[in-house]
Amino acid sequence: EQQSNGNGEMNQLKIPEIKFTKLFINGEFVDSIKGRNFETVDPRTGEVIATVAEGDKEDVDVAVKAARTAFDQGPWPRMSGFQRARIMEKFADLIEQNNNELAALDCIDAGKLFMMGKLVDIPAGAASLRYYAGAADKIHGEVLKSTRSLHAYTLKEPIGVAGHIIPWNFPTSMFLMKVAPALAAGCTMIVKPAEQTPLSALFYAHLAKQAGVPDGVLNVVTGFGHTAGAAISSHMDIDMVCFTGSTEVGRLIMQAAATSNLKQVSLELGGKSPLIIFDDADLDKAAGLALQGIVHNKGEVCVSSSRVYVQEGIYDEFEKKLVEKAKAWKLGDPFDPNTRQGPQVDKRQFERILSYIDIGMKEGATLLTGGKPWGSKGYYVEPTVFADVKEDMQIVREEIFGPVMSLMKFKTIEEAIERANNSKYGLAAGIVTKDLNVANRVSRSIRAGIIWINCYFEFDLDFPYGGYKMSGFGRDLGLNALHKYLQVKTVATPLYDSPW
Ligand code: TXE
Repeated sequence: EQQSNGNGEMNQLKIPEIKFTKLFINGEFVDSIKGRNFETVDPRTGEVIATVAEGDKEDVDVAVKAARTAFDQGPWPRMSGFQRARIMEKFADLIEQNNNELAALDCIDAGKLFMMGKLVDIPAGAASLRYYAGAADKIHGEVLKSTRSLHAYTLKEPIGVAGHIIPWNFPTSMFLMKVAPALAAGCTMIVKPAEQTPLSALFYAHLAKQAGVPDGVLNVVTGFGHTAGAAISSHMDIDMVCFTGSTEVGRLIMQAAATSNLKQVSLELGGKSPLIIFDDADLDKAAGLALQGIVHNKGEVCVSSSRVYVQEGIYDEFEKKLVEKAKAWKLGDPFDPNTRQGPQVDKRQFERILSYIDIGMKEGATLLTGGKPWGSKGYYVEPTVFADVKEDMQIVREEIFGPVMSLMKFKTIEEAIERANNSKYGLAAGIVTKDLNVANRVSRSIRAGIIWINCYFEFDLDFPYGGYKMSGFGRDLGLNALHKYLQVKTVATPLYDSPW
């Protein structure tokens, strides 16, 4: 199966055996109640990798009962934060020990680069457990200053049963980004991974059990959005739903939360993020950054820099450099360490991207490079750059979620700010300039949740991450995410005969 490329580790690497394909409920792997299954496909070839249990509403009900019991009666929310932290640390150790296998699972399930998983996603996922473990024993309220003779304080309590609905573009990061802070807070939970990428989530469930996470605390129900996903967002006994995915589905989730039990909602949705490159930029570096911004993870990134604005003084030279770099970008098998870009996640996404490329041409944009599928099998799309793009074109307004960039020219800083903000989305933005005043002014003028100055995609555990406008609300990562899973309770009692 593997190509040989002279790399020792590569030659030994085998497609992992798929060990876990059932729902994980109350600490056990179980079939779905209806006994249905669905197939998950390898986007490198279009072939079926495994058949996975298809959970539906009744499976969600069982999982929620387990999570509710674990919350109401189990040890997890009651043990000390320090004890929870020790189990989370063990979970992180096990993830690190199984790094290769986990990276390989995400590689065949999502078409992600194996080396990226091994060096970045999996270690960062383990690190996020350690980060929140470090906070688990530091959750406390405050003593309040009352205007009357009252002694009052706040308690920070876990919110209860959390529902996590996650997408397919970062199966590991999304899973742990949601699960780690919820575990630290003392919540119990049910996770529904995307139907395209169920495999690593089930492996994580197994590792959590091995680490000592008590039964019922972490349940994984694999299945589809309109069935299992909808059952979570409309469930009467789930206290909060945290979702990452499309803006359309985010809207449905909020509606379902509103019409069921008014559960809390946190949404991390689509984006159409601008990257603004000023005349004083280092051309070569800026072109590299812009290309990375759209081809990283094959453009299946909610913060992709899909709108690139370049100041007119350097535009022509920038365009030339960018196209050169895009043409040299190496597509191929994501297991090969020399590959920079693997296949799109599935046939649907592949076709959706190609149809947007078609739309771009029909709208009259100029295709500078790419625009076609790559290779003879699998769902690969060439890095694609459109120029002569107008602000009202569909390719500039809508999230494509693939390696397709709209390249545009601007004159003044005011124009750049206005055009960057001219989007229903507000997830991220990038600025390339040597001028500190320009960087400061633009970063404060753009309505987006994360701004990168002279860099792009720089994430860290302590950096809160989430959107403005229709990119959603609520933050993942950082201590903000921990507090999302906590309720504030005020406790007051009269003070008698006290001088203060
Ligand atoms: O996302 P969905 P899709 C964007 C991106 C992409 C587009 C479509 O533009 O091209 O969305 O991708 C579950 N109730 N992003 O259709 O459907 C679903 O099973 C409850 C951006 O794959 O939003 C999966 O687990 N849940 C994004 C999850 O929602 C439902 C990442 C995400 O799938 C549901 C992914 C329902 N009615 C796509 N319908 C980002 N922000 O990173 C679906 N789901």
